[in-house]
Amino acid sequence: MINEKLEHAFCVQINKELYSAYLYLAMQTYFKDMNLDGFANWMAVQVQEELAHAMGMYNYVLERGGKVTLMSVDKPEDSWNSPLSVFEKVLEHEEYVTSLINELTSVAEEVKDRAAISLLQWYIKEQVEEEANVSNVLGNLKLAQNDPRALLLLDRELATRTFVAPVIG
Ligand code: OFO
Repeated sequence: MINEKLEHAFCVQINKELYSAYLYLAMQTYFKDMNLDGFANWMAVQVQEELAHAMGMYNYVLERGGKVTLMSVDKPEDSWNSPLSVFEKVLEHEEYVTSLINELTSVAEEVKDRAAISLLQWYIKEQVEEEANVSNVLGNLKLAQNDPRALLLLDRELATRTFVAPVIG
């Protein structure tokens, strides 16, 4: 049976993952409006990943005999000045999520839930990957931002990203 404090911390994090999906959906819409379909595709994959992250935690709480309490998902911001400012926000957001996952892991350690600690190792590694992916796109965007041809080439590259359902845990 899952510890109550940890159950609550997982429910809060499920909400944060759903918020992340919602934020990236807003960004997908922003790029769609700009006719940057490759960037929009990159965000669409990101939405799927965040939903998978939420469900990984949801399934864990249920498997351990806990109860998932759903909370309101905040409205995300939905306007930015440029593709570069969108990706600066993504990196800032992912760094924030990394800090949340670390805090959640601290709760799991405090209540000595070894299975949860093991599950959260997957999320910790995933955050390293997420931050690296975003930094990569951000770096390319910094090079491309004042050159429409370079921006379109990057858009084409981002159109090739596909969602592969993660095996969590
Ligand atoms: Fe983008 O990260 Fe979830 O956990």
